[in-house]
Amino acid sequence: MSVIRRAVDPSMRITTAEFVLGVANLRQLPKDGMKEVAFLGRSNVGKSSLINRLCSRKSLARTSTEPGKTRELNYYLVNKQFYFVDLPGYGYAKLPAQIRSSWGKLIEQYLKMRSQLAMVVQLVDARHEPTELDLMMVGWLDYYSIPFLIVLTKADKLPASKMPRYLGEARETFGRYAHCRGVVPFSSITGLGKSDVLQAVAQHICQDTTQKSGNPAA
Ligand SMILES: Nc1nc2c(ncn2[C@@H]2O[C@H](COP(=O)(O)OP(=O)(O)O)[C@@H](O)[C@H]2O)c(=O)[nH]1
Ligand SMILES: [Mg+2]
Repeated sequence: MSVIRRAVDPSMRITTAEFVLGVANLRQLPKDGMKEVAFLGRSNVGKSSLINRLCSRKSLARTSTEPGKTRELNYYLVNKQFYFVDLPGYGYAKLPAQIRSSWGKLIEQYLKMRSQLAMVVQLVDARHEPTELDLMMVGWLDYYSIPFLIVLTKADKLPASKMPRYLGEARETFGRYAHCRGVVPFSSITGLGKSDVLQAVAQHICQDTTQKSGNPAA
């Protein structure tokens, strides 16, 4: 098995993906310096399903009909080159306030300090207006200058006739943020949007590597 770091293929085909680590405490984060793409969104919005679809795997990331289950940052090594990080979902009202507040701290610390983070994929339910917490997360991402892609999940549940209007509204809402890199409708059932998400991932993994190697202080 080769351990040589290869350049990331800009056309991005995912050939291998494996779960490597669940992180409950930021001291446990990997120290190998590999780039990361993190997935952020409320519980049950479809983060695990998106990761599975991108990796063409049925059950790499555990999906659940029971919201609020994932409490850790789950690390998946992709193509032996970079990580997908499934962040714990937010907005699950039934959790005790103390857990919700420790969740907030963990995520904000991670977003703030993680220099390996090349981009965030922020998931929002295609059928609904973004929640207050969705907008707060996007506010953090923008504040910390983290490029993000908005993915509108469960687009298959939206009547096709409504898609142009919903997409237009989302582009207006999120396009205002300096670090928003686009809005993509997505379905983990039909695969709609998969190639767009992969293309954005490839661009940011490559771009970030080039920038950082040209600027060691970054
Ligand atoms: N129809 C439809 N259902 C989806 C889609 N993505 C996720 N789901 C369902 O939504 C529920 C939550 O998905 P999951 O990926 O576990 O969400 P997570 O909590 O954000 O990781 C599961 O029952 C999924 O089958 C999608 O694109 N279309
Ligand atoms: Mg999940």
